[in-house]
Amino acid sequence: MLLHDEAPVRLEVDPAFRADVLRGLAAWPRAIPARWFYDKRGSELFEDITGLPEYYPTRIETALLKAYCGEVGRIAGAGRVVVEFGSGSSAKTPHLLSQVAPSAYVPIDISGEFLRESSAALAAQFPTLPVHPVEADFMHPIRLPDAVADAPKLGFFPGSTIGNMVPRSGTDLLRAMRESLGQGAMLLIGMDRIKAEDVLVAAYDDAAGVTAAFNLNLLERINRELDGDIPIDAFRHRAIWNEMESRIEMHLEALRDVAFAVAGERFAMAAGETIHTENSHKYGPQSGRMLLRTGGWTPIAEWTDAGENFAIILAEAKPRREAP
Ligand code: AVJ
Repeated sequence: MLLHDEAPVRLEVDPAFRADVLRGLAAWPRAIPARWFYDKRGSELFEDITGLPEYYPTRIETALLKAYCGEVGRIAGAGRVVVEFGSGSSAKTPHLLSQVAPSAYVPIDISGEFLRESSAALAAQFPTLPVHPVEADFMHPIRLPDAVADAPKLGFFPGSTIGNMVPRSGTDLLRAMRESLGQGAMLLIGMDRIKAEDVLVAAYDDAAGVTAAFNLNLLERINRELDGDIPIDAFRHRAIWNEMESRIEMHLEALRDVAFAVAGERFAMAAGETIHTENSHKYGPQSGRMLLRTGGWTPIAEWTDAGENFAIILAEAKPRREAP
């Protein structure tokens, strides 16, 4: 038994988390960025969400990747470095890696622990493929490892994670990716499609309450890491379709008038007020491709399921100069 393993676990306070929460609770409307869902418990709950009957995106995207990555490989050509943004558990990655004959794999994630685990699993599954994990926030341009500097890149951004961003930020991110991936790059991106409201709402408000637990875990994380005393039972999960913005919004709604403290600061909310915790934008075929073009990428192929519930789009870095 190793004694140093017995030392009490002291959670480091992430100053960016503290700043986002304090600013977000004081703002109007109240809002906390969705990236803070993903502590250990939140990441586990998200994995559970991906297996829910109502949560169609993971299932459909996985089927699309299985069916069409061979074609992606034929268009993109062998020998590219696959660079995955926000690799998480890398669950979908084998479908791509096994079909595009990559020269290396670079998973990028902010969670170092997750990154090491999933990199090791992939390295075991693809023993001859060089894996170069990068612990970084992909919202900023990233310097890729020197070992992969010269080969052409294939960016991989599945899961419709782009939907978490308002279109303006999504555009900025696509441009940053283009910068990080360099000349001649391609990008394979997943986008959730606009569809019937009841299907969308059910995907974000499942019968088993897993998404509710995922949303409410943010309050538990705040209490735990930022010395908060938020009464969790005074809040409920809400998922609503915002037609004008073409997005699902998740909120935490106060069920009664409530007062609490976080990191020594006091807040009060009236019954019915909400904290906006996530946007999940949905795109149609035109708006999705428009987003890519605005971000400096030219769509060259797109695949969807028969019901057009979800799309994977292959795009290439737009040449710097074009005819008008
Ligand atoms: C990981 C951002 C793609 O928006 O569908 C799932 C997160 N939130 N259920 C999504 C999420 C609630 C998910 N993304």
